[in-house]
Amino acid sequence: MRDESVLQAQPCRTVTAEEVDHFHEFGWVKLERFVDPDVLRAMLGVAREKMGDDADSNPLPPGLEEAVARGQSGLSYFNAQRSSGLSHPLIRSLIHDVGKSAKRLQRRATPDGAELGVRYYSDFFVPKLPASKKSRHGGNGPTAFHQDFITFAVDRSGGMTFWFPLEPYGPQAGTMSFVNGSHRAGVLGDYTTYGSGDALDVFPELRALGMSDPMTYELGDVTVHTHLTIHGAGPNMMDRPRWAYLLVTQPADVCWNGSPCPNFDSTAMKPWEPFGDERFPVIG
Ligand SMILES: O=C(O)CCC(=O)C(=O)O
Repeated sequence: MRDESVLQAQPCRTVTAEEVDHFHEFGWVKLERFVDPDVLRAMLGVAREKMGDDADSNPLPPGLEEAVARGQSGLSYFNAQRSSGLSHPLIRSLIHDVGKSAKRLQRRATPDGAELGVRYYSDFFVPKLPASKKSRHGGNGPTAFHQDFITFAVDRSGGMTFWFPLEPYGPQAGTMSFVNGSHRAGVLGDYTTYGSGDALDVFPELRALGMSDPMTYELGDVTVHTHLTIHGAGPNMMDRPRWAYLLVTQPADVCWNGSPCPNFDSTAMKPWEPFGDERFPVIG
């Protein structure tokens, strides 16, 4: 593996015009050979250091610790661990390089006709743990079909998630499928409101839209989906973690909508206030 200082120079390429068109037509896009594989190998090392080789050895977050003591478990989708990428030199350079592509994908203009910038919102390691094993954090089930938008407590759409597998994976690992064109269906609620079903049960008209196959990724491939796009994944049927990293961006002019959100500390913020540059820098 090459030295990290070399990798920082250009961790990923920029999206093409065809990829931008696909993203707007379907609400998601697969970017093949987008990231330098050595960057992903280095990030897998960082993730393993934080979470252990089993991806389940990181400390339990406070609320979850109490829930586990009561016999409950965490979210089934994955074991989410903040990656604090902005404070890691290699991941920070990747975040800023991704910002250039996010700006093209976002395709929004400022009032004076320039391209609107993109703001960092959050980044996490999101290993899906093997379905066949017990886990401390939960995170070893399927990802129910859902939409991200309302969960992020922002006042406008335009946000997107870059999803980076840290190893080559196919459907057996529990990779995502996307409901084509569902980003045009409006705001479809929070994932916690669907009872024992999912977005496809509560909004059955979504079933008339086509769905992508579960993704297959070579090392370096990523997917991007809008926060209005319905997506979900099967369980991880491998006997080891499905390691992934996700980076969430928002339009530069986004404001907090005032609702509680586990993704950021809003104690010093006012509803409808823009997200501050210090914690949420403009990256593209
Ligand atoms: O990693 C997964 O299985 C789901 C990811 C997801 O829901 C998202 O990136 O919005």
